[in-house]
Amino acid sequence: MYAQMVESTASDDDPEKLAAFQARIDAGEKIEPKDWMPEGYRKTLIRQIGQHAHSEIVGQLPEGNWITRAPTLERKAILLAKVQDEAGHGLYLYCAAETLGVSRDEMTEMLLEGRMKYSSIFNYPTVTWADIGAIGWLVDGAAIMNQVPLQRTSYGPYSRAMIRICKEESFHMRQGFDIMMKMANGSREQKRMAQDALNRFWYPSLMMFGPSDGDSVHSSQSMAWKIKISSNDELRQKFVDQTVPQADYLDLKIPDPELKWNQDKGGYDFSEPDWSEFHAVLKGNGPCNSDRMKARIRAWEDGRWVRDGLMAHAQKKAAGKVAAE
Ligand code: BYC
Repeated sequence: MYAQMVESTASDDDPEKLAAFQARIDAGEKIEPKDWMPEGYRKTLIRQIGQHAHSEIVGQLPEGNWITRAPTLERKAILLAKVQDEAGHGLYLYCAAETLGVSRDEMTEMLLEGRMKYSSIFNYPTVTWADIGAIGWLVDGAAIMNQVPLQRTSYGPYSRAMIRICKEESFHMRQGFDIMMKMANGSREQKRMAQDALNRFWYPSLMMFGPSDGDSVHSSQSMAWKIKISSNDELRQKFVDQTVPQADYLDLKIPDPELKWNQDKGGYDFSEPDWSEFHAVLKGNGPCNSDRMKARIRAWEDGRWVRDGLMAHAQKKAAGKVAAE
């Protein structure tokens, strides 16, 4: 279906239509599913929203790893709710992408065949309970930094999904920071675990914003179309500026000897992540890539009978063979 859709709209990109479309974007109008849009706009949205949806679903795995081992019943209930929220975010985003003419099954197949990505961050393991704190604080913190501007993205269904997701992400970040506060103010061993989690998650969190602006393939066109509102480096800088005082409050040390306040720019100078590690993770060679993909493939295969059953039910219902509920 996706391939057909791409073919049927490819000839539509004439200069007048493109100019009128850009004028709508520049005027701050939202683009809705039935509106005309350039093929590149549609494809970019499918890529970005689909990648984002996959990230929410794959993102359940590192945290799900700790549900059975959360230190208290209360922490377990909170973590369970958070992981369920991520599934919900995935669903809102898949639904937003479906309005562009691609099905959830097609997007899942693209992910499983390696034709679509998910966020690099979820290829790192969660080895201690403090990692769950670090994910909430840093990973959800980075996600919020990226997603708050996306509430103003030009595509209506994406923008509306982001508004709802951001509300929940704020709660997620608070729960992560709360775990970090407990750990950082706990025993020496707990504080050591909190510092260790920060050491391991700091640079992978900086990588979440994508390559630096000079190396970002899609940023300039995506920003012109207001699919992206801010550049990768702008968001990374804001994230560092927001997070350093929080680390100070926790009495934890950001693992960057070059980190220092720069009065002239009104922000921190900081070290770039190791981009060769980032590219290796994107190519599938991070610490957990193969585990994550195996888990998604198994879930897809194990869930086949449910999808088949639901489809059979829907077909029977459409044919009037099942009483309406
Ligand atoms: N990981 O030209 P660029 C979450 C790829 S999860 C993997 O700058 P763009 C959460 C990029 O796709 C957060 N790939 O690209 C869930 C492109 O490759 P392709 C998810 C990355 O799209 C559970 C290439 O590198 N959030 O919230 O303009 C628990 C060149 O990059 C990454 C989103 O997805 C990466 N980190 O900018 C807790 C937000 N970075 O596609 C939290 C929406 C770059 O050409 N997405 N690449 O093969 C975006 O804002 C943008 O897509 C990005 C990248 C900033 C990620």
